[in-house]
Amino acid sequence: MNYHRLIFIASLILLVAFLTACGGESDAEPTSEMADMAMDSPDELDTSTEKMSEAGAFNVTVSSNTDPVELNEIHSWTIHVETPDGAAVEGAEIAVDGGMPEHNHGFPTTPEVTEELGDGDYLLEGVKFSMAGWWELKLAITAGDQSDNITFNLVLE
Ligand SMILES: [Cu+2]
Repeated sequence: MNYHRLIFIASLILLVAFLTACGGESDAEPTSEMADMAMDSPDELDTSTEKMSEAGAFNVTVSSNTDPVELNEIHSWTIHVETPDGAAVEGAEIAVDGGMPEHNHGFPTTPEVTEELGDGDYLLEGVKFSMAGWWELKLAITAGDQSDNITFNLVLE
């Protein structure tokens, strides 16, 4: 019994399974079964980049500092946070999460807010999209005694 060979073959099988699970959807039409499993199909997603956070605490705008966004390039975004009546929110803590909901994977990097730019602007660095398709950018924002969450949908070609 050659254990090294067994491990090598097992690794290959896992790799092929992973690539099939993750990459298979991008170039194939989704089957009806897959469409039923997804909560939203990308066709009906709200892809606006300015919207109110879930509990209405903040009006948030996100914009890539690279236009167009290139796949597999690490780049930065600017997050703008206002109160609902349009006052810039200073001193916010913003935690970042997200990924591809249809593929059950997160960002390939760890995007982080690294700098407060003033006037309610925050620099989000280390963003990388490794695949075309539907990504979620999830922000958990705390400022003063207010905490709220918001999810942006991004569909990359
Ligand atoms: Cu993916």
